[in-house]
Amino acid sequence: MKIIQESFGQIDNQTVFSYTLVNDHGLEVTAINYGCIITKIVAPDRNKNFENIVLGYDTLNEYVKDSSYLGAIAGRVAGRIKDGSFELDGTEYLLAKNDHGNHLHGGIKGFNKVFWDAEIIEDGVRFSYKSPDGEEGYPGNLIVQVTYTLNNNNELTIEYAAQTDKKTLVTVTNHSYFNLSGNLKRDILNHTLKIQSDRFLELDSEFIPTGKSIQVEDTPFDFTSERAINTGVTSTYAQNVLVGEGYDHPFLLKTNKDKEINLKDPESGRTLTIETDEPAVVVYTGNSLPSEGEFCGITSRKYLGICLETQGLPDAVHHPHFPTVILDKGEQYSSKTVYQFGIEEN
Ligand code: G6D
Repeated sequence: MKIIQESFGQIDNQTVFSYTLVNDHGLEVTAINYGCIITKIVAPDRNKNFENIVLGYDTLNEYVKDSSYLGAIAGRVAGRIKDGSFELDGTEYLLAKNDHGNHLHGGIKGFNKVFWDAEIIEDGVRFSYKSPDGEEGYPGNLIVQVTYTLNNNNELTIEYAAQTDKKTLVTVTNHSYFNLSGNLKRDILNHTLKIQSDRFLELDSEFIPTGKSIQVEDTPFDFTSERAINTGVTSTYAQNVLVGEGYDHPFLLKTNKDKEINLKDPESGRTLTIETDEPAVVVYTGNSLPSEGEFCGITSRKYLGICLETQGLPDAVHHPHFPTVILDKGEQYSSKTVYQFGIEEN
């Protein structure tokens, strides 16, 4: 395993560093300590062409201006919180309202927009951040760690840990946009997806869970066997149309430990298998990607990448029947997701 640290630019005279992890097979993962952003993942196709398979920018300034959370850690709470407010033990907390009157992905200056301390460890890098009491409206001083490690089984493991000195909310995820075609040669509409999930959460017009879950059977959300992403984009099913033709939904994962999520690009042969201890994965097909701007020279457009955000359920604080995202003083928040990159021969 090689780990290469390089300067990636400066913000307010503070240097941002990139950390590139390279395993013995040439698989590369690069991340920076601004937002713990994964800027590049280089993986081979079935003809051994090593190409980038995530959306990213060439410069730090583009990440500072980014509003699509490219490659970043979303938090203190990933997903939306209705009306940007919640109550804990009789106290109401008002969060930044950065999404049509609701709170999204930790607010205006969420975890994606802060500097993290970085420490090179065996086979990876550990990022740490102290989120002060009241940051974006959240209670409690929260100490967060995000660890990226790579092994020779072509697995990128992301581990999250957090502790608080006062009851608060926390569920964080990585918001990488995958595109297995390689160097964004194609969009993701012909990628296939398989998810071990029988139910997904119904969203309202503000993309907030209504609290109801829907059986996937006989809908374009049935990924229990491989399905092309395009079927949800061309469908007239109300929940696909609602989110701008595609998917932007939490899928409830079964508790078993099968390889829960499988993404494939049949043309290149690249595969991505994801295992997680989280209760849900938000599948977002890049429906809101801007039509201006570039990702490493490729013009941005809808469906150029797919996010598979393993996390707690969005707006869980307002739905007591959802698994809780409340973290109390003395408790340990921990979560682990493993991304395995592979090739499917012809
Ligand atoms: C849009 O609704 C989507 C979110 O799910 C996504 O995370 C964000 O864009 C980047 O708001």
